[in-house]
Amino acid sequence: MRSKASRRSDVKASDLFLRCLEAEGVEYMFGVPGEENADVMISLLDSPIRFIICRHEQGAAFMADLYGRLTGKPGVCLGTLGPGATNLVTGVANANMDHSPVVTITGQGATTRLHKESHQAMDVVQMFTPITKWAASIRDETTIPEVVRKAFKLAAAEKPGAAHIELPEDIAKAEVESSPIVPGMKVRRPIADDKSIAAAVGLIRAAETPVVLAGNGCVRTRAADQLARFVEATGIYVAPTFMGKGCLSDRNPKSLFVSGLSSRDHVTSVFERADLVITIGYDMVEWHPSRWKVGRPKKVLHIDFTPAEVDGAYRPDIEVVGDVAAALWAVNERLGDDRREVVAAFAAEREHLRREICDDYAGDEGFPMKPQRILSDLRREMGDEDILISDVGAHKMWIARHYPAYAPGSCIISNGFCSMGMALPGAISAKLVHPERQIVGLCGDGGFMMNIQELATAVQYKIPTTVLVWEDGGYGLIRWKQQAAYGKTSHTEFRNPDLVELARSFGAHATRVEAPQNLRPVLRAAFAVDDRPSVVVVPVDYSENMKLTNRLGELIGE
Ligand SMILES: Cc1ncc(C[n+]2csc(CCOP(=O)(O)OP(=O)(O)O)c2C)c(N)n1
Ligand SMILES: [Mg+2]
Repeated sequence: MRSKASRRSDVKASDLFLRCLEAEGVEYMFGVPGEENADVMISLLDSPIRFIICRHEQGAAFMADLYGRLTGKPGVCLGTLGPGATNLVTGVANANMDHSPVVTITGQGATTRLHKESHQAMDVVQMFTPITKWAASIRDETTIPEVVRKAFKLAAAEKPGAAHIELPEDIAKAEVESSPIVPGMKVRRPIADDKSIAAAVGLIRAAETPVVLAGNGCVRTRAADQLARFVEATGIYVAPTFMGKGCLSDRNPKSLFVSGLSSRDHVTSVFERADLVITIGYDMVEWHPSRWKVGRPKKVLHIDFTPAEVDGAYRPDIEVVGDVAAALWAVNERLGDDRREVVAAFAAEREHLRREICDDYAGDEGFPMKPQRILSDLRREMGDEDILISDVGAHKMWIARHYPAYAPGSCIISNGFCSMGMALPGAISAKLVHPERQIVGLCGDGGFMMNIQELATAVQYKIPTTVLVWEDGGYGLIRWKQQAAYGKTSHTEFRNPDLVELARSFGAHATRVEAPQNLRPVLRAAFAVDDRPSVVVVPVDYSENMKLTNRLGELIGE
């Protein structure tokens, strides 16, 4: 029993919960309120945390995902019990599989009714378990500081991901005497041991045609500086995955732009000739080793925060486990003056790609516009630090291949869970994080309609972000894959409403591109709008999709 004296200093549990979030440095919560989290919503009135009211919980989760990806601090999204929680699921799973730190919070019915059939009640923790690193229900108000600290700590720790906290309504209302656990000094990540570094350097020195396969981990942890040093010292070429784009500037003559297309590409020939593949911060989810362990027998050096996933096709000769930047630093130091300049083995592949990406389509006059020309024009209007967020579809493949990235985190592609619908909500929270940068969410007409409701959110909060919609009247990527595999397509076409009128009805600035030379001025006009979102709709010529498949087939074989 607590004494009367101590009870006088009690606070409401939902207030304590907010103090704990504040101690974690939370600036924004994205979400949709419900009855069962009403206490948290009321407590928010006395908190500096800014609540962004969303129009669908999935939009809120994607906003939290991009916030986490860009800052390295967990983004926070909130929904109610039952349907609010189920609506969060896709965005939370996306963040978790893409290693974006997110904490998702849901309400719940009172603990006195969770053992029986009860209005909107379902086991939300169990639902979130497979799509988070950790999911917990607060069943005692005194545990709030521990649960919140643990969720944030786990979400942010390598490899980052999602954590879930459930706060039942009776617990939220309780009185409690407790205070937040303020995060202590940043926990340094462990570093790889010396022996593994020495063995790694031995492998690198012995290789004739090594290549780096750089993944998400290289962008996430700002290992970019050490990677650039490594490349400078050794001359080894770098093939980033979709999510690794920008870890080495594509202006660097050792960048191979991108790897990971499901079709063969020039970069496939690089892997065929490589005798050592150095994977750095690489997640198998992006590009299975069976795709790149082709051609010449090769050794594999694994450098990552965690030991390698077990896979019959992925058997690293050496695993360097620990902080990636520190491991690269240690390798660089040990290479010392005894550096080796790797022959410019892959200069031809780089030059093929560079010409296709930067030169061949710059002045293409076709309309609807070719994907290559759209991206070439967009690239010219974007600064190095501006951020392009890709949705999922055929446009994503073109972005990966034809949008050079010059800085880590400047080209965001979801390539783990690969959910459609991220670009528009993602572009909203990216603009909150970096108001000084130009932000473009690029999506297909399918993905745009999946979360179009968040345009209302951007209008309400006057967020001047830009959405570039490629209109082809269909699920382009599915059509492309069906055509390539079956020679015909099935159920991939749809009719759009007038997307410009639709966007305008939300209060957004909206324009349709009517001729190829208009795209750049239209983009400039969109970037100049400073009090609401802009939507640019551009008709796209996806006959280029199969042309690319066929061209690559002829060039380098199937
Ligand atoms: C939520 C979700 N549903 C379905 C898919 C499967 N899918 C992948 S790409 C795609 C088509 C995307 O169409 P659109 O947004 O118009 O882009 P386009 O391919 O035309 O560029 C579909 C249906 C997915 N990845 N995510
Ligand atoms: Mg489409």
